[in-house]
Amino acid sequence: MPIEQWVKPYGDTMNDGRIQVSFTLPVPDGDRAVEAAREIMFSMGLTDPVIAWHEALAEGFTFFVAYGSHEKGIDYSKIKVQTVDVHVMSMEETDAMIRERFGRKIRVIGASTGTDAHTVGIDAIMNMKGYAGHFGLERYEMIEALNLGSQVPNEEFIREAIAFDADVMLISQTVTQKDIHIHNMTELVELLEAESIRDRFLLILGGPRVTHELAKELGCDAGFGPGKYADDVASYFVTELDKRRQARSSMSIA
Ligand code: B12
Repeated sequence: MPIEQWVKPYGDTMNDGRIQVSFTLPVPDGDRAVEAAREIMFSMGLTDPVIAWHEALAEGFTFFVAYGSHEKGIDYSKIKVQTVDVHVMSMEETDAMIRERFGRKIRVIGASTGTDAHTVGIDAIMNMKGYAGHFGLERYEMIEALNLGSQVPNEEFIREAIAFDADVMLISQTVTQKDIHIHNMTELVELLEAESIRDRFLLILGGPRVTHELAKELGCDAGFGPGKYADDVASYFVTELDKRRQARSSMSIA
């Protein structure tokens, strides 16, 4: 079906604009709270609001599930995104490519850095068992994966990456409060640059609020967010490392 230029959310019928939202207000549950929730919906530009569910969360707090219509929609032709443009391979294909093109294992080190204590994202990518039916990097025969866990200071991460002789550094950032992920990533890149070793590693950032565009802005080679797995990131870094390997060998021939 061709995609129309002007798109509205789809709920029950085409172009009805129906949207479901959920939120909490710091007010006690009751009729006044429901009316306040309807006002919030109007103030978001949603029409015909229906408060489908409301429940006291704790004293003085109410949780709402609501429906409303987004009448205006958006111009889909104006949507532009930067994405990691790579053919995603299976684990077996990636292993075969590494064997054939590199003849050695690719070394990948990963951590949730700074004060960030969230490990589930980096584990999803690296751990043997993987996540959502996608095996993690530890499962790949041709990848040597070292997961340092969480709350790893940038200096320590760099020391470990050098000691491991890593090809790829994977950074997971979940907490974005006060732009901590931006400060953290900026510090890592500055430390690498100060030691003139930024080009020694492929730097890949991931997390629930990470986009490829943001990662590039922060000085990384690529960024991955929700819905991405070990296959996506492994396909990217093997393809990219191979491109760089080929560029180096053609330069040395010339
Ligand atoms: C579990 C959890 C915790 C656990 C973490 C346990 C652990 N061992 O990880 C605990 C209880 C410790 C915790 C603590 C905190 N948390 Co918490 N936590 C969560 C929760 C519920 C789930 C996160 C999760 O595991 N997601 C599942 C994984 C698989 O998803 P993911 O991380 O997005 O990973 C995927 C992709 O993003 C990507 N990816 C991720 N990393 C990487 C890296 C690379 C290299 C690549 C390629 C891909 C990649 O691949 C993964 C698979 O697709 C979220 C809320 C939510 N429902 O998301 C809040 C949440 C992340 N936490 C939050 C907060 C605020 C905190 C605390 C600050 C709370 C507090 N005031 O103490 C502390 C932080 C402590 C600290 N120093 O970091 C906020 C963050 C808000 C923000 N924007 O900053 C959230 C969103 C909750 C909320 N709505 O407020 N938390």
